[in-house]
Amino acid sequence: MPAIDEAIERAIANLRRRQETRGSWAGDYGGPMFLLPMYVGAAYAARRPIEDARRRRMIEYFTNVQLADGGIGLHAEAREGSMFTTALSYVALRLLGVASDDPRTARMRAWIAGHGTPLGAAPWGKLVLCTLNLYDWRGIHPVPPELWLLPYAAPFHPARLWCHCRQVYLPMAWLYGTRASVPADPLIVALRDELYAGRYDTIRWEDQRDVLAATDAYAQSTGALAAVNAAVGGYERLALRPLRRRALDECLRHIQYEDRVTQFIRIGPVNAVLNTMVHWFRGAAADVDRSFAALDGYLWDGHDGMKMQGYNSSELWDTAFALQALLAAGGGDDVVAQAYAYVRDNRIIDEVPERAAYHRDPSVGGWPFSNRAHGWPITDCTAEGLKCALALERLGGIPTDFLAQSVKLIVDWQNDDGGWATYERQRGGAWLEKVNPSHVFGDIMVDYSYVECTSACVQALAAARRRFPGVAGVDRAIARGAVFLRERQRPDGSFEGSWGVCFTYGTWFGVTGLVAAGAEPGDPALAAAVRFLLGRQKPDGSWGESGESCRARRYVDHERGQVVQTAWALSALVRAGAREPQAMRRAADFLLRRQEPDGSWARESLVGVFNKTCLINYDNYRHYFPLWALAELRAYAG
Ligand code: LAN
Repeated sequence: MPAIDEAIERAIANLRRRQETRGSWAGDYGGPMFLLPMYVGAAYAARRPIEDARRRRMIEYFTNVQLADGGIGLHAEAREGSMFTTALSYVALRLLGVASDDPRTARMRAWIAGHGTPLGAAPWGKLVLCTLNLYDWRGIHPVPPELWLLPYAAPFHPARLWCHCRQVYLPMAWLYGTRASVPADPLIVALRDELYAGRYDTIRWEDQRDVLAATDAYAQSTGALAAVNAAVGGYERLALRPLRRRALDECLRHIQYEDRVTQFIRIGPVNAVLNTMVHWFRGAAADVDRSFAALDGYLWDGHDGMKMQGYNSSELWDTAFALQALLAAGGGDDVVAQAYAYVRDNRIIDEVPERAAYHRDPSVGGWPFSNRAHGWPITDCTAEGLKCALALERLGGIPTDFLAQSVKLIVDWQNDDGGWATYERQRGGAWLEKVNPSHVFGDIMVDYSYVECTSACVQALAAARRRFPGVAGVDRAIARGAVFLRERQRPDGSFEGSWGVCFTYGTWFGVTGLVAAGAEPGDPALAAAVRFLLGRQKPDGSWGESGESCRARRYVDHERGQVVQTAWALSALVRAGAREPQAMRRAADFLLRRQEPDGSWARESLVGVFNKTCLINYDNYRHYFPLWALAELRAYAG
């Protein structure tokens, strides 16, 4: 098929052009709309004027994302505004210097007034507003720092929470416990009027704690959450000063530890901003400086303006996939060697200090999502890194010991249910989800087992088994992983994804994991997955699934075929050994038609997601997933 050969060559040339000298691919990792306003708020609080060029690009970003009705959605492609992000974006625009009578702020203000004012913002939004003195601390449910003084045996010890969740609530507890707020300067006073239509001084704050705009109510209130809130509310009235002091010190110790072991990058964007605020409010100037230097790494000047990204980058993840796509295509040896160097140089070789005291699992043998400086290892990033390391062992530089350590890390991370979670074994009970206080996000309380992470770990262990036969525990881990995947398959043959949109992404992983564990073409699970996919193929040969699927937890069609999802589906058909030459050919033709003359594919809808509600941009997916699928089809069809 000369057309496919040519498309593959051009796609490789495109990757070569875009590769950084360090071997990775950089790309826009924006999407969530609550991040940039938090950054702008922290810069304002800490009196760090944002330089003019940046300021203008940030304003442009909000302008580009604003919806026709004036609102700002939870993520850049949401069709409806949320109070959480609209209220924070309004504040950000004003702090960036946009006047209150500018048409953009005026429309936003009308939206805010029409949807119940920030009194209905999701709790994280209220908390950020509290630090800016635009909401009263009495108006939110307490975030008691004392939880950090509990023994780990307590079933609701914060260290049992998903690491992202606990690292967000940690600085929140400190800020709450100290009731940290900036002074009410004239701009803040003006903003109070603008946001609350002149009622600020008459608001009965205690009555606002449970007020929640319909736009922000994804995870509904439960009786259990009400009980927890009543308990912490009661506790707050008696909280003993010496105990509070000790608890705040304990929180600060954990905050400083996280700063130190991540070189101030922090695990994610939210604690990156909130830890910065903590240092500002406690008057630690040197830590504030280091914080802002690290925050620069989260900013990205993209096609639609300057934004704050969901992580300090997605470079390891992208590089591992691009590398595997190139290997499947059998070309671009120079590009492969460079990419391998990035994977090699960003494996985690140092253990974090005093890890038991800070509830950290081992890190050595792992790979991160972005880079070594960030340093938190992730199950599936480790799996993809290990697959690359094994495939290119001949290029050298990664000691055999490290590979063995990596295998052990993956085996040790397996959950009791046979699956793998994201960063750690699941530590807390799933019941904790009933007291998810965030409302805008789903499944944030504990680190559950996921189809994607499980598939990736099974794939890596299967590859490692060929290299190191007979390692204890590997066979059993793979078998248990396969059982988990089979249990997760839905009656319609699909697998639900959690970190990409959605059933298309999940099914690609589900199929791949089962095949790695030894499922043969014709296996009923594979046949069901193939039937599911064929049933969703569009007349033009493509697949297109809407981000709404993640929220609704059922397949929602996208009005237009999507290149990346078509690539996942095509690759899944090939890996499942489907005998569907026509469907595959039509999928390939779609990918060829959509390829640009320079070998790239154009930007389409966001296909990344987290916590059910928030889409996020994996901008490089369009450059390597179609290449990978075409290369696999070529090898399969012969
Ligand atoms: C990420 C980014 C990487 C991603 C993969 C490795 C791709 C995935 O397979 C497992 C989950 C993981 C690690 C992941 C989890 C959620 C994150 C950390 C993010 C999507 C990046 C941003 C997001 C984080 C939670 C955003 C801040 C919001 C909160 C609700 C805390």
